[in-house]
Amino acid sequence: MPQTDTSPAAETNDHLPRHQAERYRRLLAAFERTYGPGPIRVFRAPGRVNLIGEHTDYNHGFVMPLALEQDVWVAVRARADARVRLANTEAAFPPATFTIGPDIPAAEPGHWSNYARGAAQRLAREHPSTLRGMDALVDGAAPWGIPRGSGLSSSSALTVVIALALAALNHLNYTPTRLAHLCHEAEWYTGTRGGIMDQFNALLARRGHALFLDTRPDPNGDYHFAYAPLPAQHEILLADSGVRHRNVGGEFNRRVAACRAAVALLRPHFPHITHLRDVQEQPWPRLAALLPEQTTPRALAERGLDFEAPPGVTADTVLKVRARARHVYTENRRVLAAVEAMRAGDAARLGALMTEAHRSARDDYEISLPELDALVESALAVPGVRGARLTGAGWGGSVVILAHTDAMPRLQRHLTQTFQARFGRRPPLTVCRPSHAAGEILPPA
Ligand code: NG1
Repeated sequence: MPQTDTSPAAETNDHLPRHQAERYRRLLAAFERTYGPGPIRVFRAPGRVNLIGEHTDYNHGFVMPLALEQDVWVAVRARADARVRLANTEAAFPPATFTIGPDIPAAEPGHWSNYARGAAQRLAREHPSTLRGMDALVDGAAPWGIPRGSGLSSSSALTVVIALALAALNHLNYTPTRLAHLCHEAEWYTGTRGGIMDQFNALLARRGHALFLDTRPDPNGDYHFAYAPLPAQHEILLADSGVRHRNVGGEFNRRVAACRAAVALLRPHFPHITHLRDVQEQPWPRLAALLPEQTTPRALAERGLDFEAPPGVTADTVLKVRARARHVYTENRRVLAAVEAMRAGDAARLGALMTEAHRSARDDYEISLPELDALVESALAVPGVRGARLTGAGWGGSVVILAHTDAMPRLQRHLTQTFQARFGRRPPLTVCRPSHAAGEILPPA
């Protein structure tokens, strides 16, 4: 059943398990060492693994992520002025300071504070000149943090947790959906043109479930979503290829551009189209006949077609339009079929769709790597494994595997052996238990 978004931006009584209570106490002590004594509030946002539906969100298609237990926390204290002072429990992430406003200057590309700047700037554009700043200490360190560059959306979790804290300290009563929308646009600050999946999942995930989301907002700006339970007696294993990816610039925006080019090419035949999603009901051969194998922004301009290049894409960037559109088209269908499979408790069907999704990501979207392909193929060789695919943007990161509970020990052994034999290192493996949405963490009893 579709859900409506009625809950306020969440306050979470986590009933913190012991290790998290210890993490909480340590974070408060570190905060006081950094900023001195006074009131402190703590917020968290989870990472995500996408079960199926890759590179569909910026095409207004369907996705099915779930929240990880691994998360990012921020301890905060409101300030009387509009400054934000940022520190991190990890020395690799140096402190930063900025003033909240509608045009916050960026730190150098790749600097972690840009996610916080993006969040603050987006909120400031909603509330010009009224936002108070904060002193903030971020904690996303191992083992409880989200591994960076693993395709598990650590950057969106950081964006969300900063926005959540700023919204709470400024008494802004956003619904989770509205905050997700703002956070999604906030992340464009770093130059990428991703969709809403990660931020929406961080703010609306439900424990034990995957989130089926239609990323196309309705005319009122509302999103339709539903929660799907994972198949009984099955588990999800994450295998990290160890190859780190960064979306900032480059290949990611080239994929976005190819999809926009496909829309530009189809518009003369389907005048209502704004995103690839709009032609989802057409038979693929009809669309394929209208899409060249490749084009460039210059060629589109010469034909007088309306096309907006995302950052980093030039007039002569080659865009493989037909294959990219085919991935998005078939992936949307796979997500819808996956929801049906989950409702029917059909793990075999769900797994088969995941594996098909990997092959489409590999061949049509060209976002895989040998390490990811090797993990997928090794996993599929183990009896009881239902399906496997790369998760997240690609070009590194993790593989998500659906397997019967009984198969898990053997699967883990087999992945470790085969990966080590070929690549000379062990792939970090994590059994994934779907966690809950972002919110405030109340002090442990
Ligand atoms: P990750 O895997 O977190 O880099 C990115 C986009 C998503 C989505 C996926 C591909 C951002 C913040 N995230 O996720 O919106 O497009 O790639 O499905 O841009």
